[in-house]
Amino acid sequence: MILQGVDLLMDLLMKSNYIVSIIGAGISTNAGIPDFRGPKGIYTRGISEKVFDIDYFKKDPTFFYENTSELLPIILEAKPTKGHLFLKKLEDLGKLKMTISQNVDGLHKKAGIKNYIDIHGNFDKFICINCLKEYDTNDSIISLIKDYKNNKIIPKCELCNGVLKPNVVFFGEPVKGLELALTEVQKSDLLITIGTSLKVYPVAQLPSYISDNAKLVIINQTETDYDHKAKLVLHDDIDNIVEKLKIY
Ligand code: CNA
Repeated sequence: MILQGVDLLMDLLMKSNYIVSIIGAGISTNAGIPDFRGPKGIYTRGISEKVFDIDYFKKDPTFFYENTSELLPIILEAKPTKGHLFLKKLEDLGKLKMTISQNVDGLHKKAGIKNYIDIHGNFDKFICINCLKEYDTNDSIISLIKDYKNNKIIPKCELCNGVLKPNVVFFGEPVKGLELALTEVQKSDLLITIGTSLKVYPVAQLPSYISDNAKLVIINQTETDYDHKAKLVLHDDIDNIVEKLKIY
């Protein structure tokens, strides 16, 4: 019998012992956080890519806070989706060895996933761009961000009055943990990408490093440039798939 769709996915999950996942913004859209390039994405709605550009942030940090003051509280208060819980279950079963996250929302951590790389950083901290003092994200930072539209005050460093930047990787900054991510991809016997357009480098290159015996599964609502290389491609909502698998 030739297996297809979720039946093939289940078969691949069962037969694999070193699964690595690469997750993107699409795994978190059901938590109310828009992605970049999906149909309701941040860029699709016309917000400029300059918002997350480090050179632009240094020139005009108000542009970042102006454009993200509504989004940041949503990210900070969101809850994990069925997609995240599915990965947690796979990790608990000893099958999922590493999650490589491009997301900055920390929902995989909130879901209880232990082995992950936040390759684009996260909102756990804010860092002064002048003296590099680090601040854990606390209520006063969050309320400044929430009130930005009214008060036009951005978070500043208590030591030097420098601008605070979230500890997320902006375009133009080096990513975190890439070497480990590459090693894990090379060790995997099954690489699953979930909710990522695979358009942002260097993560977009990682699927091309799987070993000859390993298999690639792509779960994404829209097409990716890697679809032709995958053993299985599911163009569907991750939560629909997880519900059919009944693993979450
Ligand atoms: P992207 O380029 O916006 O791609 C997301 C992909 O997910 C799209 O191709 C969608 O079709 C697909 N998608 C959307 N919803 C679902 C769903 N429910 N099920 C399955 N597929 C879905 O985002 P990438 O992650 O590929 O790009 C990397 C960027 C996005 C990183 O720099 C992130 O920091 C950045 N980002 C992160 C978040 C977050 O942390 N939640 C939100 C928005 C952007």
